[in-house]
Amino acid sequence: MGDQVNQTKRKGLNRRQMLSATAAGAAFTAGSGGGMALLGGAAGLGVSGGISPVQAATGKVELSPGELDPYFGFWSSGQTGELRILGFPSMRELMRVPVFNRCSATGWGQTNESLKVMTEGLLPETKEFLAKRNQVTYDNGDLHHPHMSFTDGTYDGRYLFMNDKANTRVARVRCDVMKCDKILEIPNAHDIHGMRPQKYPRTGYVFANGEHEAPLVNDGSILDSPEEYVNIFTAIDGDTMEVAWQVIVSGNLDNCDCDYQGKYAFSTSYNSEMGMNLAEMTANEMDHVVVFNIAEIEKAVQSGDYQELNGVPVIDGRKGKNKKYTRYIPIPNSPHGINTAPDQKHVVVNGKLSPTCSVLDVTKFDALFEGDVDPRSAVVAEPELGLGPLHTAFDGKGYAYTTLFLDSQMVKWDMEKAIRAFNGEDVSPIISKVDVHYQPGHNHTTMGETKEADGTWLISLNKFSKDRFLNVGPLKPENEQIIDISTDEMKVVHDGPTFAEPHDVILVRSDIVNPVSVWDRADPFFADAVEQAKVDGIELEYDNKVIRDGNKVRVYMTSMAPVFGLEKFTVKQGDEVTVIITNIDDIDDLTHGFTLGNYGVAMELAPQATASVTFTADRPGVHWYYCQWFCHALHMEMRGRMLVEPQGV
Ligand code: RUQ
Ligand code: CUA
Repeated sequence: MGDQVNQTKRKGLNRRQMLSATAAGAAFTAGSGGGMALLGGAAGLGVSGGISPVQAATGKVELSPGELDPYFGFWSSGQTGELRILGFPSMRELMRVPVFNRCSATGWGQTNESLKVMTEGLLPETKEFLAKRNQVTYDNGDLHHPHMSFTDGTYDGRYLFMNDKANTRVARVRCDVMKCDKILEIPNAHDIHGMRPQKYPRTGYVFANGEHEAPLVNDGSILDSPEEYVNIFTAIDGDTMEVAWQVIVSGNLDNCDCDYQGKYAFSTSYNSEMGMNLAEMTANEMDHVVVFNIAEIEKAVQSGDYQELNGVPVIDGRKGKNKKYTRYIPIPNSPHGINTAPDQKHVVVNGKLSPTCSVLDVTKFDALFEGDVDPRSAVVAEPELGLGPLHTAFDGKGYAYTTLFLDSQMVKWDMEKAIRAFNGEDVSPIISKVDVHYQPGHNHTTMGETKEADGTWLISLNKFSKDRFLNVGPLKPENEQIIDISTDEMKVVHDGPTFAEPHDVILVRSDIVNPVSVWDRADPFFADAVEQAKVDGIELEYDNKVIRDGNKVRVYMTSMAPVFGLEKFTVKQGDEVTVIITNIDDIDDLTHGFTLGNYGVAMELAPQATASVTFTADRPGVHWYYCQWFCHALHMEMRGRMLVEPQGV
C-alpha cells in the first residue's frame, strides 16, 4: 500500500505539464516527491491551452495506456438522471455521479447524507404528495444540461449545475468531491429545461427556464383557459441555492443563455402562441427570444414591484406589461438552442423549424430597453444553414458549428460573413458540412461556451445510432461522434454509443478541475453524523460501539482494509437502526462499502468519509454485512453479522 499512500499527493497534478517533461513519466510511476518537483518545473515551459500540442496537431483521439485526457467531459444522462464524467477525447467513462436518480453502488437515495440532499430542497406540497406514496423523494429525473460555474467568463472549477426537466429541479455538484450537495425544487415554474450559469462577473445566478405552461395558481380549477396559463423564468443564487427571483413571461421557454457582460439573460420560446397542442404550438411563422434585463429586475425586487408567490418575488415580464424587465425579439420559427459566442458579443439562436440561425448582437440590447426600438434591430445576421438547426458551438476563431437535426449534418459557418451577407454583400457564410449519424441535437466544442474556447475538438450528440453498432434489441443506444475541426473540412474521427440520453455535454480543460482523492474529515457532507456522534460521545475515527436510545439504535463502526470495526452487533426486531461507518483508510482509491444482506441496504465508504444509513430491523435472524468495493486481498473476508432478535426476546 506504500505506493498508494504516496499517490494521495496527486491532487492538483497537471498532466499536460507532466507530458511535456521528458523524465516526468518515470517520476510519476515512482510517486515520489521528486516527481512532483519535476512536474512543477515543467510549468515553466509555457505550454498553454490545456492540451498536448502533439495531440492537437495529429487529431488523435486515442490515448496510450496510462495517458490522461486533456479535457474532462461532463455529460448529462437525460432520463437516467445522473451526471457522467468522461475523459475527452478518449471518451473513456470515468465516473457516474448520481443526482436525481438512485444508485445501487453508492447508496445515493438511501444514505442519510444523500437523502438530506434529495429532500431538503423539496417544496412542502411535494413532500406531502410523496409521503402519501410512502416516498421521501422522487426516484426519477431528466437531466439535460450540465454547466460549470463561471468566474469572469470562463469555467472556475467550483460547481456543476444541472436541471431536472421531469420534476422541476436544479441541482449542484461540488467539483472538489464530485458529489451532488444541493437539489432545489423550483416553485411556480413547470418542468425546468434550459439552464445556464451567469458568466460574468461570476456565478452568481443560475438561470432556469420553466418549459411547460401552467395556470399561475395551479389548483385544478383551470384547464381550457390558455389565457390564464403562464411560464416562469427563474434566477437561482448559485452560492446559496435559493431562488432569487422569477419573471412571468409570454410564451413558453426552451433554452437559455446569458451575456459576458452580466447585463442580460435570454431564452428561446417555441410556443409564443401559448398553444396547447402541436398544431397550435407551431401555428406562427415567428416565435421569439425573450431578453431579461438583470439590473432592472433586481431593482424591481428591491422596490417591491412584484407579487410574492410561494415565498419568491415574481415579476411580471409579459408582453405589453412593463418593458423595463423584458423585451421580445421575433425569431423564425420555433427556435430551440441559444448560444453566446466566445467573441463576447454575438448570440446564435437556432431556428429548428426554420432553416436559419439568427445572430443577435448583445451590444444592441441596451437600445431595446431605452426607447421604442424595433426589437429585430438586434438581429445582425440570419444565415440559411440547412434543415433543423438545434444547437451551435464555437471555436473561438470566428467559426460556428450548428447541428442540423433533419439533415443529419454538422455545418461549419463563418459568423462575420453571415453578418456581411445580411447587410447585402454577396458572400456565403457556409464553410463545409459533414454527415453525422444520425439526427444531432446538442454539440459542443472544447471550452466552447467560455471566452477561452480553444477550437480543438467538436462533439456531436446524435439522437439515433440505428446501424452504427451491434444490435442490442429494440432499444438502441444514442451515438456520439467526435469531429476534428483543425481544418476547414470537418472530419468525424470517433463513434461512441451511449445510454439514455445524454442531451448535452461540456468539455472542460483538465487543469481547471482538481478534485481531492481523500475526504476532509471536516467536510459538511457528513456533518450531521459527526454532530450525532458528539451527542453520543463517540469518536468516529476510533470507536466501535452500539448506542441504544429507546427503539432507536445507532451502530458506530470504522472500516479499514480488510475489516469492519465491529464483527457483529445485535438489535431487536422493529428497532430503527442507523449504521454509521467511518472509513479510516486515508489512502488514495481505497473505498469500502457496506452492504447488508437481504435488507436492501448498500452504501459507499470513500477514504476518510463517514456514511450512514437508517432502516427498520424487521427481519429477524443473522444477516451478514459485507464490503462491496474490492479493497484488499482479503476483501471477501471483510464482513460481519447483524443479529436481529425476534420481538419479545
Ligand atoms: S435540449 S436537443 Cu433538452 Cu438541450 Cu436541445
Ligand atoms: Cu473493504 Cu472490500
